[in-house]
Amino acid sequence: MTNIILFGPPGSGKGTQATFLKEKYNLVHISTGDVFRYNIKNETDLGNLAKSFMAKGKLVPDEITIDMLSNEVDKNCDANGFIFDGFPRTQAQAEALGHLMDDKDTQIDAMVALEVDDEILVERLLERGKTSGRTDDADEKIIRNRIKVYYNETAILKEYYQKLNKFHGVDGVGSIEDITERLSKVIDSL
Ligand code: B4P
Repeated sequence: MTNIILFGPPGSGKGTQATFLKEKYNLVHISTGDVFRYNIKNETDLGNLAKSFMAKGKLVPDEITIDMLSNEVDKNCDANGFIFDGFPRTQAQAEALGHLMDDKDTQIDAMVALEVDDEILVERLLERGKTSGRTDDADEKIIRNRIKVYYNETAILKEYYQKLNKFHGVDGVGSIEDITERLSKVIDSL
């Protein structure tokens, strides 16, 4: 089993790259953002809980997010491995993921981080906001808040996985194909 965390700030291309990598390596892609958006669209209890946090560019509380992730992993118990996209985003989520992997007799093999300058992130997300209908992409203030939340709450996870010798940084600027190549080199080396 191969389990990869695709990491990086909002707009760094996690979702974009996960789409290619899941095909190439036959992995199940779990995007916490996509699962929340699906639930919001379908007005489920989970969607109603997540909605107000996401609209402001805040993180959805850990308890809700960890429960949801755990359910998604359980739904795919015969998977060849996972790409976690957008999870973990806090220390508590990283620890919960470790326990979940232990319970399944497997482990996280690598955290691969897409590195992109903040101004490029803002540009990309504003561009996507023109057509995506995502409220969190529509407003520069909300986008900058998401980036701030990333630095305040999420970026620290780099050290967490560095200590476990599982962290790999990859330049996230360039063509989508080139970035897929860079990520593939890391995964192939595992
Ligand atoms: P996510 O859905 O994870 O969204 P993201 O950070 O915006 O996206 P990503 O990095 O995947 O960027 P993408 O490929 O789409 O999170 C949204 C919200 O959900 C969070 O703010 C939070 O509220 C909540 N949430 C999710 N997970 C959570 C958790 N674990 N805990 C708590 N809350 C959680 O790319 C962005 C744009 O860039 C696209 O338009 C793309 O086309 C473009 N792009 C990609 N690669 C490019 C390249 N190489 N060159 C040019 N453009 C590129």
